[in-house]
Amino acid sequence: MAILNILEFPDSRLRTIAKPVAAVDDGIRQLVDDMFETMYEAPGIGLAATQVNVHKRVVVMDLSEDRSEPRVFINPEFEFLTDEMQQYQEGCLSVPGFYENVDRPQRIKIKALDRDGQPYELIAEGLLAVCIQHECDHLNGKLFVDYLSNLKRDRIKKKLEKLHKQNA
Ligand code: QAP
Ligand code: CO
Repeated sequence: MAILNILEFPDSRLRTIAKPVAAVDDGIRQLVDDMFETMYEAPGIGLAATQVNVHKRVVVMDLSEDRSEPRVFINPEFEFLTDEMQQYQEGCLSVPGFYENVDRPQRIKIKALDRDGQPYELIAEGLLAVCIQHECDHLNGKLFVDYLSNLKRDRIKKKLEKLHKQNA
């Protein structure tokens, strides 16, 4: 197991579109394990492979209080089940220290492969629906800050760039 480096906004590698996983093999399971270790250590509730500079369609998530409900989504696809939107204050391990409200569809159906490569389906609402949409956005090179005004996004970009310069 290994803790992986997390890319931070505005790193252009976060804009890469991830490729579908052709076969869920031991290499993918190693990636999944390393992503869990990285997410739990952060700590975070969701992590997409894009954020650790691996451009494959893999997401890990655990929304439980006691970190006992690991979820794996390989090649995830979803469809909206409603026009109703919900607002949630989102954060992101790639945008540390910033939280902003984002509107997203409230109810979705997800199809994905699990850790063994078995397909499954899930109907999600609430935080699970928010988190899956947020993580799938990463696989398409999209970040939650893209839903904010240019002014808000630019402010976050400048603050993070300043921090990155100080840490360099
Ligand atoms: C995505 O985000 C998410 O700023 C997962 O300093 C978040 O795990 C989806 C984190 C909220 C829906 C709602 C963020 C940790 C973790 C930070 C995360 C930070 C340290 C974010
Ligand atoms: Co994120």
